[in-house]
Amino acid sequence: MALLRMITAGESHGPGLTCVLEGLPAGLELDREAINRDMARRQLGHGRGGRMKIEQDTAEPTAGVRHGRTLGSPVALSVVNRDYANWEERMNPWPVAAALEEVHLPRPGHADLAGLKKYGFSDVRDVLERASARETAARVAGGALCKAFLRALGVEVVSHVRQIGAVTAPDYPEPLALEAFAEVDSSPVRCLDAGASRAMVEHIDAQRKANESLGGVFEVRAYGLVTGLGSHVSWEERLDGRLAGALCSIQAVKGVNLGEGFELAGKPGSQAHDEIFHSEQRGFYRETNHAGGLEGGMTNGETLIAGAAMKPLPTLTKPLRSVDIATLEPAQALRERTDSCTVPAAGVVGEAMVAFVLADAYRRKFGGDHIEDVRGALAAYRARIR
Ligand code: EPS
Repeated sequence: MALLRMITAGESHGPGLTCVLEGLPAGLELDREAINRDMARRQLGHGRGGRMKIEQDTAEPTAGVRHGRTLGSPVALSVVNRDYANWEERMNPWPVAAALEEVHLPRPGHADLAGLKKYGFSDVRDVLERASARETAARVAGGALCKAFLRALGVEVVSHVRQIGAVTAPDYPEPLALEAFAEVDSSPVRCLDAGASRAMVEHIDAQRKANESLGGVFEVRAYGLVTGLGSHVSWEERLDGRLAGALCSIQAVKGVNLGEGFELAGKPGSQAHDEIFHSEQRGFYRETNHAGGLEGGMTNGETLIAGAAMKPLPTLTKPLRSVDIATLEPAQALRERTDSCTVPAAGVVGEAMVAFVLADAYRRKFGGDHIEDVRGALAAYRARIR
């Protein structure tokens, strides 16, 4: 059984980030610009802070790729932290001569306090550097390769922002076509509705002035999926669980909605499910997609829809109450340079995580050492289930 594995390494202000992706087939053509476009998309969005003016992320392969094609061996991707130049003493992998001040002010809502206790550190920085969402740059690098693999199989993964803080975009007429996403990155908050985009930008500006941070909801969609990825036969193979786990692993994500998700809980059964139709021309088809393309832990051939709710970022410019871990006296939490809203960027990270889970599902189901093996197995399966 083929399995795709993605491992990331790296601290926010260390020398750089690495992503290792193991299990892609050989012969997959990669587009350097498409990979780096995703790296740049993750840096965008109204509400980003000063750090993004320093970084200009690119993902450079250092293993597993030759002349633009995968070799079937593990692919390693390297992302440089430009900001390391300003942190060379504080984040040097090796001992430094300078006496450095430790961070003793854990932020409520961050990994700081639990991480400090668990790993036996005295310096909060030993936790926060890895807990930082900077790590998602490495995921997006790996996700871009997963997307290249999916694209070779006719699948496109996109995302948009549905809500920022108290501002929610209107419901769109469904089904939303893939083409609707063509210009989503030209909105400063990656929202499909121009009016809601403006309101979201104003909301972020007002809340930032009030020293607040904002969360929100993004949604990922995958078009062109074959029926039968994942399986009902065991809990571990249910795609719903894999997708929810992958999305919930993104920093600050606290909830995942598959299809109409939480809304379905309040609907009677007759309005919650997607009735089945058949015609000579279309084969089996649905006229609704409440399920978001997932039934019984499997894809059902409809568009996959997965939403995720992000809590407001826990680094606040007007800090919350905390305790100094050295003196145990009441104190204000660490105040660091921060973003005020990263929901637009989180959508791009969501694409990467969904692409990873789907690419893994295709690898499990269709195997193959070369991309043409995968295409051949997929075509044979499509012919069988027609
Ligand atoms: C982050 C704090 C900020 C963000 C960072 C995540 O970084 P800094 O502490 O350097 O200002 O910019 O996100 C990124 C660097 C990134 O690439 O997304 C945090 O505390 O999680």
